[in-house]
Amino acid sequence: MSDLIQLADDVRASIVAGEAVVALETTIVAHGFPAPHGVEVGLEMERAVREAGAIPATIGVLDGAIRVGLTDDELARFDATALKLGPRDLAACAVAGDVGATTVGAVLTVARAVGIRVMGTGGIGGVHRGYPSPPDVSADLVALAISPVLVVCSGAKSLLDIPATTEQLETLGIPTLGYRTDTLPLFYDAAGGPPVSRRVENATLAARIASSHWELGGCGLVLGNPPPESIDVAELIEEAVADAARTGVSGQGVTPFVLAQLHERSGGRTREVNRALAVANARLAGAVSVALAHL
Ligand code: PSU
Ligand code: MN
Repeated sequence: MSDLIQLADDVRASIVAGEAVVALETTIVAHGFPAPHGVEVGLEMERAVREAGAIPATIGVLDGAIRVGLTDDELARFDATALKLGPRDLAACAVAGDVGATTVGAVLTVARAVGIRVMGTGGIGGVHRGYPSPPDVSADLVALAISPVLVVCSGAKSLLDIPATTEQLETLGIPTLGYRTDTLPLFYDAAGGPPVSRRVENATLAARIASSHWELGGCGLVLGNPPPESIDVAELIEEAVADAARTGVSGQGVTPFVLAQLHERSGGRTREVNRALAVANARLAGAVSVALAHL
């Protein structure tokens, strides 16, 4: 491998030995929470992965390279000034030497390149509300369609058009597994989502399905993990999405804008639920990764 992708020693050793590794993103750190909460959440997600018996591989672009596995000081460099990177942006960011925070789609791109099979995040991106004006569909979906990685998440973020996102996942051949649930979680809310394609009762079953899916040439899978606590913020979401449109926030700016509005308008309640679900997803991703290593 060239110097473009640099693996931390523990991550490299784990991949080579076929042991458990979980990829984590840095957009949730830089843009998902107001400072200093993002870095705290990132560190907590790493701890949860370790507690589950896996090695965390947090991915971001620093100093001209795509880094897989960060020290605490390096993680702290992912603040609100970091670029938000989709799959298309990775190479240009590295070449320019900018600090770049990875979205789910960017992490999947790197995970595919280095052979990491499991990722943990809060919620995946999808079809934004109002499609086709504007026609905003997260690159996370295409990355899932071409990367053999299982993503543990609390479904798609509920600021999206969930029915349209669910249809897209089906069209792209992406299984939506439900962890001890029959419906895909709605990020802040465990209940009321669309049916999953298959319910699984434990991490081993999820790992066996993923492995079989890959044997068939299938690529990404979603494992929906209900948030540990639910809140109904449907009205706040409507308001925040409308505000984004009204104030001309578009494209990559929409998700961070809406999340920040929700954190503010809910008096920090969405921030707490988002933190809790992201950490729980990292922990479950660790368990699935361990199960995969022992199949
Ligand atoms: N999960 C969270 N908070 C976040 C994200 C996920 O709890 O901020 C990020 C991920 O990086 C995901 C991105 O890829 O939101 C989606 O952005 P967009 O809709 O612009 O593709
Ligand atoms: Mn978008």
